[in-house]
Amino acid sequence: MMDKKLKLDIYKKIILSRRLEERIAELIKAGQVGGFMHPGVGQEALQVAAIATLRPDDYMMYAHRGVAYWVARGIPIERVLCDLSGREGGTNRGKGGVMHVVFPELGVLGESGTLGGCFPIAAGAGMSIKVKHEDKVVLCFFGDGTSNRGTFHESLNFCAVRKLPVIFLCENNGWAVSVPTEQSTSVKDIADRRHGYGVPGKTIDGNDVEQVYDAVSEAVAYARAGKGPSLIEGKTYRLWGHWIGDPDTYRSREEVEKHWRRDPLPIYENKLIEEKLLSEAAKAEIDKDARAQIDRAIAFMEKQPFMKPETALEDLYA
Ligand SMILES: Cc1ncc(C[n+]2csc(CCOP(=O)(O)OP(=O)(O)O)c2C)c(N)n1
Repeated sequence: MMDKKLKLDIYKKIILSRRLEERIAELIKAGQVGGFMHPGVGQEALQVAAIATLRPDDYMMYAHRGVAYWVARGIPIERVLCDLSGREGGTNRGKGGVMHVVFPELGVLGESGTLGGCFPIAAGAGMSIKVKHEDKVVLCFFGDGTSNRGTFHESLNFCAVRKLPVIFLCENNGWAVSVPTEQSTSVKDIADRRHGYGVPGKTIDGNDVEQVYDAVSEAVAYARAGKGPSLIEGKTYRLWGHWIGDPDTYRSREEVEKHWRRDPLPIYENKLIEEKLLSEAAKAEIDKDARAQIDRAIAFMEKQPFMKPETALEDLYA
């Protein structure tokens, strides 16, 4: 059950993520952030609500879509901005660019360089928890397209056989770049793939904060009890292009507009207003506070030096 404080905390993090992504789009246009930033606008409810079920010492493998994973986990946004802009103040001193934020203090293990690399890493983290008899879980995010990688199937099977505490959480946004899910994927509901591995799970509305929180909490409790992995699929939609700058010519405007009417942010906002947990004045205050946090973080970022080329030779293990 979500209490009032948690509901508002999730709301604040969704707002901060949305505003931050809007500002990052401006920084990209101004040439201050390079590389391909994959925006998560429209998917924040799923990301923030799922991460809200974790304890600070749990592990998480985020996907490539947006900033909400980092905001939700509580990584300082000025550090994230330094990573994105290749500056020394980043979590990995700016070496990772737009997709590689690392924060082991909060179990954020970074991201694989290729899609699908997250699964064996998540399975490995799950294995380490079991071997060390720790009371932790691993939350692993991935897209619908990524669920077609062999690593997904091997890792889910391995986690099921070994009963590892890993939650496989698919963000099904209907597209993998310009390919609609039905053209790349053999099942309509990706959570149906659980039957091949004998694990529990379900398909839920990924734009509904409470459904996500409840389903992921159940999977986390199952994993903590030593029962093994689960496979959850949240149906959602990528409201912006695949990357910031994507001409987005492969989808009809009608389709995109239809999904803007299902934008999780106003849906959740209206729900909180109906429940009398949020007033118009509080809403304006939260928005103002998010913008002020972002202004401060950008000011910090701008003072940080760019990464030095020799830094690339540090932290190499192989
Ligand atoms: C192994 C691999 N193949 C292809 C790519 C290029 N690529 C980056 S994102 C992406 C689409 C992934 O789709 P999905 O998993 O549905 O996630 P979404 O981008 O829709 O959030 C592709 C093909 C990659 N990074 N790694």
